Amino acid sequence: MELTKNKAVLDWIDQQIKITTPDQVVWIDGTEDQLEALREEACATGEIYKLNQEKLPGCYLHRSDPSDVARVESRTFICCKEKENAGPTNNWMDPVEMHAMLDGICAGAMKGRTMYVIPYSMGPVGSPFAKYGIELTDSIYVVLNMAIMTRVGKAILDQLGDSPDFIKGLHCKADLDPEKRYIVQFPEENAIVSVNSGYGGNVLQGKKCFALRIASNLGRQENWLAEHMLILGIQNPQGEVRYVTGAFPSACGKTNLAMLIPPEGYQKDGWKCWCVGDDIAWLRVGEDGRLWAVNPEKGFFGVAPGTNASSNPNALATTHKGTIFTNVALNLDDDTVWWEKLDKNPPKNALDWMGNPWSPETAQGPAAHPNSRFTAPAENCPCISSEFENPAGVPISAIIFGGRRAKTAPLVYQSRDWNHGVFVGSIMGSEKTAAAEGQVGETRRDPMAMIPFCGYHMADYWQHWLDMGNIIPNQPKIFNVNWFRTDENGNFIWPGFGENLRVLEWILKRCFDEADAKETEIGYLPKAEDINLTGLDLDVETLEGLLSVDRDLWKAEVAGIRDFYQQFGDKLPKELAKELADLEARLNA
Ligand code: GTP
Ligand code: SPV
Ligand code: MN
Repeated sequence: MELTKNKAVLDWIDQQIKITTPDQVVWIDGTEDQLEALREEACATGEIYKLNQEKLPGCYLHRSDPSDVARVESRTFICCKEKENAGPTNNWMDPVEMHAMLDGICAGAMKGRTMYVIPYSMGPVGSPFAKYGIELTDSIYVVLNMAIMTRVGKAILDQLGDSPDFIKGLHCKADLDPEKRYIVQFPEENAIVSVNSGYGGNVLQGKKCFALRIASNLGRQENWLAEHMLILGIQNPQGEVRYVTGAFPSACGKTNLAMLIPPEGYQKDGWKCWCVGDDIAWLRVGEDGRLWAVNPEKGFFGVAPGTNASSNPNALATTHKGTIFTNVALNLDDDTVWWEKLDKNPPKNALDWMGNPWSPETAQGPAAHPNSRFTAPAENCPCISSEFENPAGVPISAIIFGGRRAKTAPLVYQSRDWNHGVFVGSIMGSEKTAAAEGQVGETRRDPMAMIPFCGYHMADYWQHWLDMGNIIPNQPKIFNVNWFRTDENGNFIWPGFGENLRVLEWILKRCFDEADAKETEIGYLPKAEDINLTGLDLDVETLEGLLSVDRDLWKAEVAGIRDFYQQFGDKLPKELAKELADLEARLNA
């Protein structure tokens, strides 16, 4: 039964039905009864597997096709009319040509299948931040994941009314042919098409396709920012909660920082941390002149491997009910799940992420895929912020950029001002992870952690950041962190995780003029004595090493940045060119 009379919605769905020819169309109304019936159906077909309901109530396991386990950046396109507007860091094809090709691939793709119509909201329904979308999909797995990750159902159509202002999304699994896999954004049409994939960020369109690639375009037009950022509230012993956002590339620690548990000494003193979001932030200037953030999502699509009771107990607790696990291992003895570093007791009798028999003795590879994930409701999270549903969002004191750098970047530094902060974000580099296809470990530039997600020309995006500085009277301060410096044996020097609060404390003190700093070539660094090491087995000399700026490494860095900037030609904002020249001059002084 159609759940709306909205003509724009119905006409568009009719068109998609003509192309994909599903056997039937089912509208997702958001009721638990309907979702439960879909879970049962997906269990019956083997699309998902019901886990031990005593130990993991409401939890399921899904295995994706082994060729379909991560985002595919090489097959992700921004299709605007002018190639120039997509910029050198995005794949581009003419929208008319792309539509013709996709219509061919999607022709009859839902024959013998059901089309599910998912109305969804990014942001609390009715909030001034909220934006609505409809995803048409032939995957129950996608329906169930979207129902965790976003607000779905009839309420969204009611809120939309007769308006044509929604993001149109089509997803066809087709036959999962990697050669015909396409993840396509049409920013000028507010439309998304994903075909031949069933995995994560490729097909849960609310997340990267809408909330970042399409929304970054909307933000540019409407003077706001759509960013690949966690949002964290930090409560000090005085009871004040101050909020930060953090942009780290995929699999570089956003979920972990977003659910941080203070070190024991900090807890005793009364520190608490509250999670508002772990992956995406939409940021607007508030009436008070501060920058305010909402998390447009409703759940977490988190990296499983490495999540454990000491690294991220909050994330682990979040996954104990109502969660869908993708590509983790199945413990056959008790129908629970396992992944690398969950604990020191790998299951003796298990199936690996591909469904093959696995045991620690005979293992040829990991039990869980390195990019295996959990999809878990935010409301499960023990440290979820009381402001999570606040339609106005939370005020941001600091913006933190960061990446995986074995050497160059110090533990933390502060930018000199907004424009320098934009520069610091623009030069972010990180060693590649398993979250996208490609060689793990190689360093790549990933400005603002947005290289795979910025839906227009990256240089225009930097200009937008610079312009935003002019309309934020009370700007957040901008910082860079690096938890990943290694010693000569390749071991991480900084303990990370909960201990990162020690760095956040300094960052927040800087925002409220409560801590000193020393000025260096690259920006303001803490004095070693201003980072609290109490209760930590790390000496001041080691900390000083983590806070050192190696001029030769930074000179090489400047050369790398210049290379990277080259491709943007005349479009590179002159402010950034000047920041680079100034940095070089300071290094050579
Ligand atoms: P996406 O969901 O892909 O955007 O990733 P994310 O940025 O949320 O990354 P996540 O928090 O899931 O962390 C990914 C990996 O980094 C995990 O293996 C973590 O164990 C590891 N990690 C996170 N924080 C730290 C840290 O402070 N220090 C170290 N050494 N590793 C960390
Ligand atoms: C990321 O890769 O940044 C993720 C996972 O958060 S995905 O949803 O697949 O994009
Ligand atoms: Mn992410």
